[in-house]
Amino acid sequence: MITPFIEAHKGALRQSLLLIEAAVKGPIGLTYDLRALRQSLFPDEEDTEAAKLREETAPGPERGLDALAQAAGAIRLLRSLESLDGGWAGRAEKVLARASARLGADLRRQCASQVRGLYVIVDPKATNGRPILEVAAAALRGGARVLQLRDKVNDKGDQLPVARKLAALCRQHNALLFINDHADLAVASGAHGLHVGQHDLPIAEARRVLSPGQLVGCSNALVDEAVASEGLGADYIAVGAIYPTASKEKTRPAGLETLRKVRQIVQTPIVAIGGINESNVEEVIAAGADAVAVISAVVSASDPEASARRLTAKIEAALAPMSSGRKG
Ligand code: TZP
Ligand code: MG
Repeated sequence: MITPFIEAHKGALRQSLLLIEAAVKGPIGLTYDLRALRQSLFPDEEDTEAAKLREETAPGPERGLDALAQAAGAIRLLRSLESLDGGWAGRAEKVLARASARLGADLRRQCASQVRGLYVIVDPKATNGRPILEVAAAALRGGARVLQLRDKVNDKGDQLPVARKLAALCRQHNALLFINDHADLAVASGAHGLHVGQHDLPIAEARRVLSPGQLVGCSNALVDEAVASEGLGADYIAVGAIYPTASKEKTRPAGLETLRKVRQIVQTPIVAIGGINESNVEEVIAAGADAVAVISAVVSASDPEASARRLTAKIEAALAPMSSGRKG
């Protein structure tokens, strides 16, 4: 029997499938399979509806991924009510997994192009006792485009509420949030991505934990490491320590020359890190960084907002003349 309840969920599934079709920009085989999937469930449908939706609302990858989650939920529910053919559901799972990979890659590319400018690492050990959220908000007001939560002291359960608040704060400022080390925290907090070092979870393993649209940034001290990280699919390449730093124990020196060499080889956005401040930031950008990551220069400053603002102004001015020659 078809109840209004089932009808409503079928209607919602149809809407989600249309949205996914509108958000997926290719390849043509996937576009075709998505349309065939929908039409096999709703046979007498207008063929032009997804195209119209694409034109009118232009759903981006984030909206497409939301629609994918909704479609998966509706499929699960309808299957449990025995109101969806098992063969269709099996086909849907495969086609929607391809759509998810495609939309995830689109979203990551879109976010990676925003890894540019001032990147502030909020580390509770460096705030001089001030609350992380207060310092983070100041950094964002001062122009930080990316934040990273790097907490080596608190348990994950205590980090989670902070990470969630940081994610919301970053979204309000149209900035990105990365979580250091913990893929599970990145997922649970809805951060934009994860940052890993050479001895953390490998990029491929991290991706198995993360949502398809979440980015992975990776630390490197050597040119070969940076090239390997790009090959493994890192969404940005961090290079450092550029200068000596007191904020991290056991750093390996990378220096400006390594940064210049990495710039010549990799196409992925580059984040320079280690001992960077207002006195040296311009030469770091000149050596090829797209973004500059700092801890002490902002997080330990007496006025984090003012420090972030001055650094941002210097970075933007130094980036402006070179933006034409660089890929985003
Ligand atoms: N990784 C390499 S250097 C560094 C990290 C986390 C510390 C950067 O801190 P600061 O205070 O900006 O030198
Ligand atoms: Mg680490």
